Amino acid sequence: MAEHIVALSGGVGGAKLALGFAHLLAPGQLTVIANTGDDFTHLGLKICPDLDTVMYTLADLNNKELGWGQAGETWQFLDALEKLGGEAWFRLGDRDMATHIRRTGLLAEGLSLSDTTLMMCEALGIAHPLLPMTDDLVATMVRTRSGEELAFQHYFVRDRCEPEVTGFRFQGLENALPAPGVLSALGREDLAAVVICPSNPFVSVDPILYLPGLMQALKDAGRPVIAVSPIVGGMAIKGPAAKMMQELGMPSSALAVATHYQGRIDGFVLDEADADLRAAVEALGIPTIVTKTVMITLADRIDLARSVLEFSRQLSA
Ligand code: FO1
Repeated sequence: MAEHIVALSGGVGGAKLALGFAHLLAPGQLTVIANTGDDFTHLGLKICPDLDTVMYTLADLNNKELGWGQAGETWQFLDALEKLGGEAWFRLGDRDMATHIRRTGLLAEGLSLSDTTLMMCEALGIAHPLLPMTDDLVATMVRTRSGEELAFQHYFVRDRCEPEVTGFRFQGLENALPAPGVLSALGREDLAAVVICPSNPFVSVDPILYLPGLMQALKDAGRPVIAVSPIVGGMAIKGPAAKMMQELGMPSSALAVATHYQGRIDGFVLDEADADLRAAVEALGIPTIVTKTVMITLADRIDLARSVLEFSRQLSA
């Protein structure tokens, strides 16, 4: 029987590995579930950064320099808005705007976030299902040293991740339901593994794993859950994960990521640069492989997807 992979993803790093799987697996063998805790309403538009990064990546429309938005963006709208005294700190490109306007319009007509995502993915020719983790409103809030709690995009983009982080709160998560298709993907007979992509463990992956019913569904599935470290050589490939770890009082290391996931994963993937951490991660009771996880080229993405798939077979054997 063909094997099915469920990939849990945040933005850039997750999207890269999801693309590797999309090239490796036939349609029907992959479901990608994206974090929606970063979502917010801005200028009256519903913005879903992680969902869009994965969607653009799978459609080969992504902006490879910025890591968000579309390739070949122009900024006419934003420049004009700024001239009018509007908020321009969150840089919405002209092409990207079409997505937010389309989504916001469809939501206003009563469609769910899953439905709007499905419609846009179909329109862009994406063969594999991409699901938001939930259709309900979940907002990641960042607790900071000053005592102020910041909405995620205000922390991340407006304040450039500068405030010292003391913790996170996922507003609305306790009452959120997994989106249609999420639990059924995890319950598939042909499920081979669930892959936690190399995304930020605290703000991209935890909101997905903490969704009511999700951990139970992973346990019931009885298939290996494999996490790929987003920290390589003590540094995050992209984003503030390493800075957050230090501020939260833990070392910024792949070992600390494995420790964070301990009890929730069955396998861990370390980069070659962190080969010396393998014994320590395995001492946590987590079988580990060492491979090249830094994805520069498409071949890197596919190779990593293949290594993770082979690892899942070893774990299931
Ligand atoms: N990230 C930035 O650092 N600056 C931006 O101006 C920015 C705009 C933006 C617009 C649309 C979108 O979908 C994403 C955007 N991002 C921007 C990225 C995004 O805020 C973060 O990368 C994710 O939320 C973290 O995964």
